[in-house]
Formats: sequence, C-alpha cells, structure tokens
Amino acid sequence: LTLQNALRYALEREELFLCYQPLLETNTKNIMGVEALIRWQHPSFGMISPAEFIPLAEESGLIIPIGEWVLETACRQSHHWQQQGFTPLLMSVNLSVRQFNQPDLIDRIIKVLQRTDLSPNWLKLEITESLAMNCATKTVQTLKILKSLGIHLAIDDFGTGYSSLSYLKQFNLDILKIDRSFVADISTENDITLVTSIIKMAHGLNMQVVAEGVETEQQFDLLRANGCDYVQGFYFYKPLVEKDITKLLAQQE
Ligand code: G
Ligand code: G
Ligand code: NA
Ligand code: MN
Repeated sequence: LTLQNALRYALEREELFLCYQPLLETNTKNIMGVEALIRWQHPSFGMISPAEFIPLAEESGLIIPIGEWVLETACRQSHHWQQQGFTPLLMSVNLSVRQFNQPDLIDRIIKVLQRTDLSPNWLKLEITESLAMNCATKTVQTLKILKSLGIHLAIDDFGTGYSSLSYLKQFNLDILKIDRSFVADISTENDITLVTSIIKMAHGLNMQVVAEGVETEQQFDLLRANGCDYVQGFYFYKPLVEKDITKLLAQQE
C-alpha cells in the first residue's frame, strides 16, 4: 500500500486530526490565536508529517477534501471554545495552492462559516508567498473578497520564496509571518538586519508581524526589542491537542 493510497482513506477512517499552536502577543504573552496544523496517525505507518503528505495531497487533488475538512474542523473548534466562554481566539488555517485556486473557494468558505456558526472575524487564512505571487490579478481579486467578508489574511513563510514588494502592497494583507529560517539565525548580524527590516517594511504597509519558530529567550528578546507584534514557536508552545489548549485557555482566563 502506498502512502498516496492510504491517504485516500485517511479522512473516512478518521486518521487525521488537528493540533493547534498558540500565537502570543509579544508584549503581554497572552494567547491571541492558534494555528491549526494537520496530523496523520496511520495505524501501521505511525505518525506521518504533513511536510510529507501535504505535497502528496496536492498532487493527487486530495487536498481539496482534506483542506475543507481542516477548515471546517478548525472553525467548529473555534466556535466551540467560544461557547465554552473563553475569550475568542483568532483561528489560523493554512490554505494550499490548489485549494486557493478552486473556482468556488469563496462559496465554500462562506458555507463552512455558516455551518460552524463562526464569525469570519475569528478566521485567519494563511497563504504562502509563492501562492501569492502566482497569477496576480485573480489572486488580488480573491483576497479582496475574503477581506471584505471580514476574514483576516496572512502571508506565511515570508522571505523563503519570490516576493514582489508591489504585489505585497496590492494584496493588502493583515499579517506577515516571518519564516522560521530567519528567526533561527537571528543572532547573526545580517539576520538581525533582515528581520528588523522585514518588520519595518510590514508595519509601513500596515501589516502586523508574526515571527514563527521562536525557540529561545534570546530570539524572543530580539524580536520584542524590534517591535515584532506576535510570536509563535517551541519556546512557548508546541502544537497541542484540543484538550491541552482548553487547559491553557482556562489558566489564562
Ligand atoms: O506542523 P508541521 O510543522 O509538521 O507542518 C509541516 C508543514 O505542513 C508546514 O509547512 C505546514 O504549513 C504544513 N501544514 C500543516 N497543516 C496544514 C494544513 O492543514 N494545510 C496545509 N495546506 N498545510 C499544512
Ligand atoms: O509552514 P508553516 O509555517 O505553516 O509551518 C508550521 C510548522 O512549524 C508546524 O508544523 C510546526 O510544528 C512547526 N513549528 C512551530 N514552531 C516551531 C519552532 O519553534 N521550531 C521549529 N523547528 N518548528 C516549529
Ligand atoms: Na502556516
Ligand atoms: Mn510558516
């Protein structure tokens, strides 16, 4: 049985689940949101990383039903936490290229929000830099509609792909996520310069900044000193299962 075949059944056999990694406000360290991250626990292969199976899902088209399941599960979870009385969290969901390019994407997203009764204001979609730079006219249009619905938009893994700064301006995104490769090397002079420049540029374009992959106190201190708005990384929290997030939220109240 190939991984590709196994993936075909993963959804119906309920082998997929979501973890949620907290995003913290830099100044207060309050949890302002979580990023939904898919996991696949296969009965014989064990845990398979999304880095391995998301590309397979993209190639085969399975990313469409899987991506929709992620979106719906994440929105339902977010609404559920709100119903439990916790301060609402921004729920971030990663959108793959193929998902983003579906002609009926907007319609599908609206329907998921209706089914899960989640306000669009609590949903953030993360798109990658390469996706954003693809097919710009259509992309600008789609992003505009999403934004007009009240959905927050983030550009993910910033700095790893090709970016045209003029596109970045047109896209009118809310949040820029600095790729963790920059954060990892932030102790070197050049990378400090890069990261601080990215933060300034983003702020100049009216975007807020998330640094991902924060693993040390030193990285955190540098990011805070340079005005980074939000942080995410193992130094604070790994991606956690639902019940662990619920515990955290209860502690924070
Ligand atoms: O969670 P982890 O670090 O193992 O994720 C590895 C990669 O898989 C990351 O690039 C992440 O963005 C991607 N990924 C995780 N969950 C999802 C998802 O639900 N949809 C998409 N498209 N990518 C995801
Ligand atoms: O591509 P994307 O940014 O969506 O990737 C998210 C992935 O990054 C998740 O799979 C998560 O497990 C991983 N991740 C989150 N925080 C850290 C961190 O501090 N260090 C490293 N190495 N990976 C992290
Ligand atoms: Na992401
Ligand atoms: Mn990222």
